[in-house]
Amino acid sequence: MERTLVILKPDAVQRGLIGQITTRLEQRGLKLAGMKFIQIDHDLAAQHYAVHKGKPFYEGLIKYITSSPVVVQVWEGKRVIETVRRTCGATNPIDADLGTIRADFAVEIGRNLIHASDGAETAAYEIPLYFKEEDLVTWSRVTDQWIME
Ligand code: IDP
Ligand code: MG
Repeated sequence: MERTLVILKPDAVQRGLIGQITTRLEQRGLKLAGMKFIQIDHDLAAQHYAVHKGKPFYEGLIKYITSSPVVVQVWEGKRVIETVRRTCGATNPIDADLGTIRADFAVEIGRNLIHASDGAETAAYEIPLYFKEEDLVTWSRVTDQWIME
């Protein structure tokens, strides 16, 4: 089983898209393991985006992610990291395939609505920034057998 971190970024919250974006992940059949509504401070943003420090968009990115509350989620399942990334679409919404969250709801790379861990190592780094192990719930869902073999 894999876990991945998702952030519904400030634009998603301000635009009232928490429900619609979460629905995309739920209707795919993915299973939620944790969720909270928080304001990311500068320190947490710097930890989360440490890999991008020094890039031209870094300062703007930190300002964006700290500008308003966000919803942080953990989703759990087989190959969930790749499944969520593909459901989000390419980083730049212009390049994202139609039917993905970024293509269907966004137009600019700097306002692309959603973050998702890009690999197992990244997920292992990102999830503990937001959730303690005991905050995450592993549960059995009545529909599991109709979603997964
Ligand atoms: P990802 O979110 O698809 O993993 P990354 O390359 O990790 O994309 O970049 C992190 C975030 O930084 C993006 O989601 C986007 O919000 C922002 N970003 C990336 N490149 C640019 C850019 O060229 N201009 C503005 N913002 C950018
Ligand atoms: Mg990334």
